[in-house]
Amino acid sequence: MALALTLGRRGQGMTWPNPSVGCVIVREGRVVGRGWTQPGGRPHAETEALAQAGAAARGATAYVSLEPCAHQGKTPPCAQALIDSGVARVVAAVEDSDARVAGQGFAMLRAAGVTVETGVLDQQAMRDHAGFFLRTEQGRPLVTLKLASSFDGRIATATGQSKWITGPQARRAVHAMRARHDAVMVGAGTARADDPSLTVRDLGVAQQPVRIVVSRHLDLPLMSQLARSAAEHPVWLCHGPGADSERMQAWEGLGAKLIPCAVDGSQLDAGDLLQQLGGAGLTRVFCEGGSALAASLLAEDLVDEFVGFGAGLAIGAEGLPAIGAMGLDRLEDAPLFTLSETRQIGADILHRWTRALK
Ligand code: AOF
Ligand code: ZN
Repeated sequence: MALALTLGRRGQGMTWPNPSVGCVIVREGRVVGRGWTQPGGRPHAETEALAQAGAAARGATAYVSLEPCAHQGKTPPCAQALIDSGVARVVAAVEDSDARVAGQGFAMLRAAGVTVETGVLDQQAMRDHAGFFLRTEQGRPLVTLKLASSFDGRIATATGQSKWITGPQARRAVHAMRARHDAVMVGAGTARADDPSLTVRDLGVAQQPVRIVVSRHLDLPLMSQLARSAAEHPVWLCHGPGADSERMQAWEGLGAKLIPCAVDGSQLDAGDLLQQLGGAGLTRVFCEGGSALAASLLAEDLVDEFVGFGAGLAIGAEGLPAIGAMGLDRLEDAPLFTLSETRQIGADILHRWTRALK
């Protein structure tokens, strides 16, 4: 199962709206088939592993990181494919949250006389599939917030200089993290100040993450890296009701997808923004700031994972804070996180925090 989970994580960032599942088929102590969900979400992991195993699947055990599907989609159900292959036993980490499956995959297997076990390494599987579970159960993707700051929590000087606070190794680690998410998201201020391309570079990914800019008024320069590459790799722009129609047309002409969202005060409503992204199929979103977007997500307790990169320099109070105003008065109202990892990366420190259940 540990191997199945590892294989499943290979597809993270590339299988949305589907989960990224791993499957290992073992016969008489030997691995005879391995598979994981392919880019775009199909074929499913079991199809890949069964094709490798061929006749060796007969009498074997299949380890799957998620309950095999029971529905007739564009491909026949995996539960049926497992039955047809003659496997004797299926061990699944967790039940599928998709209403079309939700226990029915197990029921199909059992009805056909296949032994079914579940709950093996389920905690890890819950974490790996958290984005898919959030999309199917709450309608929103998992949000990882990443911020790279000075040790006093600033992301730029007062004049806006921000390149580079962290070193090359930390920036490379960020590219690897982008690759494991369906989308990379920034606020309009960051898009204007940094002119980022938000692509994954030098890692040979099969599919680039969607690039999302959150801009209430859509006041984004049409001469920019994002605009230039919008036809090649997806760019989605989330905007509010009063956005300028000429700008909307211009961006659409460049190939961008426009996503209207509700507003809350002077900003887009963070909850509605994520519902729109979940509705569009995203399961894992990597937010790279800036301070206003980070604050609005945190204030609504919508950040599931926080990844901080801390650099060994001080910028001072005139600098731009990593997290903007959250309108918080009482400590009891602060979103809480549990430390899950600390690591030195080059000259910088990485700390990873997971949303705590209150
Ligand atoms: C599996 N193995 O590798 C994956 C599964 O649109 P479809 O037909 O591809 O079905 C998508 C659903 O299948 C998805 O919502 C989830 O319930 C399940 N994903 N199931 O047996 C896999 N990726
Ligand atoms: Zn399936």
